[in-house]
Amino acid sequence: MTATSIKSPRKNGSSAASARRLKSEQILGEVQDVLASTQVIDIHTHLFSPAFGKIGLWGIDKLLTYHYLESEFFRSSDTTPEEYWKLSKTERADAIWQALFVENSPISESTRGVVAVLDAFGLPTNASGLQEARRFFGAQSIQSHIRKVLQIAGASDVVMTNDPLDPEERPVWMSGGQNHPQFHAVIRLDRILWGWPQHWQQLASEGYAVDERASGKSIDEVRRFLADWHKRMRPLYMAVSLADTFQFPDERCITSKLLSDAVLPSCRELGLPMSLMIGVRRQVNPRLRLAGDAVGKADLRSIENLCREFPENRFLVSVLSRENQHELAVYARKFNNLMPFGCWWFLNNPSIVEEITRERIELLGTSFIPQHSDARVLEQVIYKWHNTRRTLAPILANAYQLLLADGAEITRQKIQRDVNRLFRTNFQKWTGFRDE
Ligand code: RAT
Ligand code: ZN
Repeated sequence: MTATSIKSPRKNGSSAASARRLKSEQILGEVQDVLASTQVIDIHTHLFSPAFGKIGLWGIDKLLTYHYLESEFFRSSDTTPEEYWKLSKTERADAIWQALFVENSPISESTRGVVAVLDAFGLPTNASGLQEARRFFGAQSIQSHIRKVLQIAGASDVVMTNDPLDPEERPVWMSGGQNHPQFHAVIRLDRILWGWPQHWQQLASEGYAVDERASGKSIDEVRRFLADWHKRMRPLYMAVSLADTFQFPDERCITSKLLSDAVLPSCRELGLPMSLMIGVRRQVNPRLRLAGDAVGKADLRSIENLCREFPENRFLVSVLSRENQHELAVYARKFNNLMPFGCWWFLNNPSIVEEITRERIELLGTSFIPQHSDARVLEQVIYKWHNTRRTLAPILANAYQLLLADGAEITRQKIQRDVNRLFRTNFQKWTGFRDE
């Protein structure tokens, strides 16, 4: 298959046919068609627009050295992490290709993803080496490649993760930022919210009167910092990833204080939701670097307390542990300022996505955001969104079939309305983000 022959999501059609009552056996096909033709807003990625230059990752070597694949590599190779980190990027990609794609069948979710990307561009999926793929990606120009990739993925917009304290991103924001129409910013606050002891001095050196204990004027000054970065980035929301041990409220903890006294008031003032991604156990194996994080079950009373104490704030929440998913959906029934989103990281496997999505539909109807890609390398959006559509289709179809059996009328129009909500308007309503 070549790039141009790929079936990418089409524009929606509307006709009398969409109002026609569907029979049970027509439902799956209609659902598949609606999912394929509806452009998604990818609400959380680690992608960057071309303005950010080299920190925007794309191409075969970056795809193969994705940290999800690196952790799989060490299970199928005798190379130690220390030996691996000494290799160049190209050598690492070659080693991963050899171990996971040549010597073994790439049947895990992340390895299958690379196969799907190669196939999407008509590149060999079972070659012994990467020469042809490297030639192909090397010949692309980034602007048109982005357009092509997003079109194949059926994604109209991607939301970035932008850390105002990141030395690589900063210069771009300080010299005018970015204005790519399909890329949108998010203020990521990990360094401030849980990395305060290591990072408060950076704020201080930029002229914000903060101190190590976040006392005195610090809270007002963090708010001034956020307002300044809001002007620079025009973000759609603020975000943080939190450990499984996160508690709220927690008198002894600076994270809790900064969140309630600085970040949430700023979110209210600026009209932004706050995204909380909870459940990471950082660096359980530091030898693996970025691949060394794991998962832990969190105490979701923190969410209950936040949603109840701050009814004027809107929260986007994703939890990493499978064991927390049901509770999260139940809390969303209790608090309409809570929007569950995504099947994140170790959850982004068809079996788990299926379970979580069914649970959410049964408890929340269409009032949730089923998925985000979390892509770190541009072309990953192709397989991640393809897989999401493929997993969602039978789940949604099954929900309509049950509804039909219970006596309702199912039409394409209704399916389209629901998919719009799941793929776009739940997020748009939460963030105020409008189609151009
Ligand atoms: O999924 C990932 O790539 C993780 O490494 C994390 O970056 C996570 O998505 C996050 O946003 O913290
Ligand atoms: Zn992420």
